[in-house]
Amino acid sequence: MEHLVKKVAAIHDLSGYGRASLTTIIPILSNMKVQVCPVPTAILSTHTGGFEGYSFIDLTDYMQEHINHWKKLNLEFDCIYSGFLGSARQIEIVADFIDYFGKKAKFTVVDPVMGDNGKLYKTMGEDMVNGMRNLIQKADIITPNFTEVMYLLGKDYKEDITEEKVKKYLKELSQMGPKIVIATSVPDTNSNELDKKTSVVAYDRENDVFWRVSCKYIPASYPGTGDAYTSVVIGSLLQGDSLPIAIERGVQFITQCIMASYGFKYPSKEGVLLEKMLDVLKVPMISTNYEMLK
Ligand code: PXL
Repeated sequence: MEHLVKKVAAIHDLSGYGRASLTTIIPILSNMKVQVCPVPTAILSTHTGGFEGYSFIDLTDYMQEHINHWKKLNLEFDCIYSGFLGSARQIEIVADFIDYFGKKAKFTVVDPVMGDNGKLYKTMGEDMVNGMRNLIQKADIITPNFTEVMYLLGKDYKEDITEEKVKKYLKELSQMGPKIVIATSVPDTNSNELDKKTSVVAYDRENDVFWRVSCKYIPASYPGTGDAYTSVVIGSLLQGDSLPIAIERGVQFITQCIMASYGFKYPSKEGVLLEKMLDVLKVPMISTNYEMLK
């Protein structure tokens, strides 16, 4: 059945303060006219990226009840989207969710949140990396940052990387299962210290094509921007955009959010000034920037 409003089952935590996970995903997708149906994985007082002494309750045991009720209701979703997960058992629950609800969905997106800037987050260990390697096999689309690309492939992170290597790595990840691999924060080989760039590179296995969107590197990092990026890409694809347009819409939105915040020297732990930027999602994007890689 075609839904009047597209539905995304979003398997993420609820961090009460700081703009990450569900508090970022819900406003973005709602603004793109998509209904978000959360499966909460944990509740935290704040995200873990900068506030001391946050409280945390793990909802692994509860998640199964939540999902069982949805199974009884015969709910159907256009998209399944998972992100930050707290334990290897949660990964198994998500895998089961994808097996059950994924058949009727247009696509399943796994954002294998594990680390950034070459390092794993504090809560992630080898068991989580192994679990994520299994989980991505069930996804149609994955959105790792470059650090996560390297962890998923078991390779050492380094920033001086050739375009050939990036292409080879994305192909390798795609051969593990996902039809589309969208890698963010890929160091741009065509840039230099004075004009530093970063890029998103996507590989579409069915069409055997690579797309790249490069943008100016801004020396600031805000928690939640990965969730914001993947949400815009999902909203865009559900609206019927092509893959290169979707990845460029994500880049433009995140760049605008970061520019809005950086100009005020806004503290990074607060997350980006998302609310100021939400209207941008309502206007048609003028695409100027994507390229196909030869
Ligand atoms: O945005 C990723 C994310 C999700 N969930 C929690 C986090 C973060 C990033 O800091 O702390 C709890």
